[in-house]
Order: sequence, then C-alpha cells, then structure tokens
Amino acid sequence: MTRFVTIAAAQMGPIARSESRGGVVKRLIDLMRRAKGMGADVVVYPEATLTAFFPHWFTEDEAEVDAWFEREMPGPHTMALFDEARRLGLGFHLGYCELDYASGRKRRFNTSILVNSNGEIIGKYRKIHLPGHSDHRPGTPFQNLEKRYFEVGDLGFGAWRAWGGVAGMMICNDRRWPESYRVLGLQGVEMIFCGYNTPVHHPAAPDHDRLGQFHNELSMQSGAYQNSAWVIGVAKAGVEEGVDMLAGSCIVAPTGEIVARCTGNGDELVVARCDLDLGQSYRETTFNFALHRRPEHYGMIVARTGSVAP
Ligand code: CDT
Repeated sequence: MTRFVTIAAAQMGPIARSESRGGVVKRLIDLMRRAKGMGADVVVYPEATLTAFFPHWFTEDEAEVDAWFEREMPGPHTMALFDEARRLGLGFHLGYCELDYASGRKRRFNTSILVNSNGEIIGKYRKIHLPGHSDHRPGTPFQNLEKRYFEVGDLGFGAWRAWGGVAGMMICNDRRWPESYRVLGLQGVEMIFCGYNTPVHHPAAPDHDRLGQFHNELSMQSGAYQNSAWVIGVAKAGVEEGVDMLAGSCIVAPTGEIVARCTGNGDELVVARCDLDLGQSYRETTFNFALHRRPEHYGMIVARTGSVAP
C-alpha cells in the first residue's frame, strides 16, 4: 500500500527584535490551524523560529545573547504550541536556539526538533555546518555571527521513524553540503526537514547575491534526487531588522522536482501530499547504494598521485 504524508511548509515573515516569544507562538499556532484545515499531518517551521535572527548583530553581553535562547523545550511560551499540536493531532518540526547545561557547562546550539501528534519530542538535531565568522565586522551591513554564538552540533545527522516513514533534519547552511544529505540517505531517510535564515546579500561575496535563490533550490533539489528523499525547505522571509531574507520555501520530491513553493515574503503555507514510496524506484535503480556506490574506491586517485589539498 502506498504511504502518503501531507506536509505543510510554514514560512515565517520577519520577526521584529522587539517581538515577544508569545507573539511569535501565536503566529505559529495560526499557521498550524490553517495547515490542519489544508489536511496537513506535519507542519515544518524554519530555523530559529522563535526570535529575530540575532546572529546578524554583535554583542559581548552574555546575558543579552542568552536571552535569545530556550532553556527548556517545551518551555513557558512554547507549551501552547505543543498543546495545540496535540489537540489538532498534528506533528511538527521546530527550529530554535538551545541553551544546554547537561554537560555541566553552558553550551549554545542552533537546534531543531521533531514532535509527534501526541506532543512528544521524538528527534533532535544540532546544526553542524555553522556559517559566517566569530569576530565583529563593523564595516559590513550586518553580521553573520553563528560561529560566535553557537557550538558545532554534537548529535550527528540522525533519522527517526515518524509519520509512516523515516524522517531526518538539517539546518540552513547544512543544506549546501552533500554530506548532510548523504549521511541521512545512508540511513534510508525519506523526508528531510530543513529550516533556513538566508540573507539575500552575502557581505563576504556580493557577486553570489544574484544566485541566492538558484543556489538554494540547486542544493535542495540535488540533495533530494541523489538521496531519493523528500526535502522540505522552510524560510524566514522578508526584511527583518533591515536584513532582506531569502524566501522561496518549497517542497522538493525525490525526483528532484519542486512540487510546491511559497510565493510571498510573509507568513505563508504550502502543502504537498507526499508519496513516501516515490523514492523507491530511485533507491532501487540509479541510486541503489549497495549496487553502485563504491566508497572504498574514492580515495584511490589520492593514494596514487598524492592529494593536492592543502
Ligand atoms: N543561517 C544560515 O546558515 N545562513 C547561511 C548564510 C550563509 S551565506 C551563503 C546559509 O547557508 O543560508
């Protein structure tokens, strides 16, 4: 029997620096209710959903940084979202900034979770490919300080049985790296959830700006196709505190085709009824890993000629 899951990509418009967590959660709940009305089983929210994307600003004030992070999940503000998901019988994916004390010291991560329709957290991922820099760059129009405010994730790329299939997560910059998809693909992942906060302008390489949407789609479409998986890419869009953010949230099929795409810069939903068996013919033919993938041979040229890498 064919397995279908109806997935909603819940793009968020800009979040003001002054906007409260409670205000954001209201917006999330509104999107969730609308997604339910559109037949969704799962709602996918973006990276760092609960606040403005603060790595765009520099501060040395630890308390100010910590204020952007969640100490518990669900916490006082997010509990309402979990309650609503349970009431509606919907699962969701949420990106947020996590303050963690489990190791005996304070650690900050850029995190995402999978929550089932009983409101239980069933999967957690901490972002691995942190972009940007850790030093203050006052000459640029905005900062990209993820390397300053977050540690590299320590949970690997996991996969979980959920919604009748196998689900995995990556966060924003991870989507540009084939390794992210392949590690998930090797675990048989069938749906990959990825939130992003991508500025239209790239201060370190402005000549890339005109290609922003192309690179976004290129990365996710190739990742989907080469790993026979659905990829759901969900943006924080619009002009947020002076930073123009790339929109274009979309749902990509294992064929590599985009089947649904947001068209605006605000809070917006697109929904696709995803056939989880669609990847099967790719997994059994072109991308039959057991039959065609030959990692034991990939280093041979380096062994013969020496690596040119520095
Ligand atoms: N949040 C995040 O990871 N943003 C980065 C900006 C890098 S500029 C190419 C991204 O990959 O979209």
